[in-house]
Amino acid sequence: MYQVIGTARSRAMRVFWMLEELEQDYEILEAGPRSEAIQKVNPSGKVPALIVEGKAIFDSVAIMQFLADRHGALTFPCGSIERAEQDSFVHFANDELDAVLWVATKHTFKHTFYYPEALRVPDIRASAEWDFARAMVNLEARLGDNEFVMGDQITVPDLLLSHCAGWALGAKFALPGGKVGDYFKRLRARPAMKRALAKASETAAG
Ligand SMILES: N[C@@H](CCC(=O)N[C@@H](CS)C(=O)NCC(=O)O)C(=O)O
Repeated sequence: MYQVIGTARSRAMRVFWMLEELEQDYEILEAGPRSEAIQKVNPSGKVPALIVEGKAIFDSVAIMQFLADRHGALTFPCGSIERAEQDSFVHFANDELDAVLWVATKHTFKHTFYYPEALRVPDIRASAEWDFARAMVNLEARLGDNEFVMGDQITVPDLLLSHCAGWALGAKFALPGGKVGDYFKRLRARPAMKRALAKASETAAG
């Protein structure tokens, strides 16, 4: 059985969701960023980590793609043109959404692992919102009338993009309506997403 270190309020949620989509058994080891449990396996102290066959794999997207490849679902095969297009959406999500939200979060919210007061520049928020809005326009152009970014097949970047959309909402970034707004709603309403949330909150409640 897979074990995942992390919490629903972190990027571990993407991994829980992926495991639910793949209908795999997994255990959540509820531990936050920089906790003792994560530091034992990941020197950076960042969650999530996947424990599999005695190894710890870090980085949510590496984990999601590993699981998709291993179980032959939510991905196109390595070396195909479609896989290159799929990976391009993954990089788009990481560069244009995750990175922007992460920097804005660390500058504008208070947490032990965000920037200390002296380094915080809350004014960067406006440029982050501008970048995010531009990414939404690009996503609309690339998504077109498709159900998922890769057409009619759900793949890793769909989970990643819509996880970032939930994060954006929580961080009070404006989300678009229209086709992109509907796309996010469709993804976030998936039964696997709901099961992942339910399992994470049951684990957190002990
Ligand atoms: N690229 C990594 C980023 C992981 C990451 O930054 N996780 C946050 C929580 S969502 C964390 O643990 N931060 C602790 C820190 O920055 O020290 C991934 O996708 O897993």
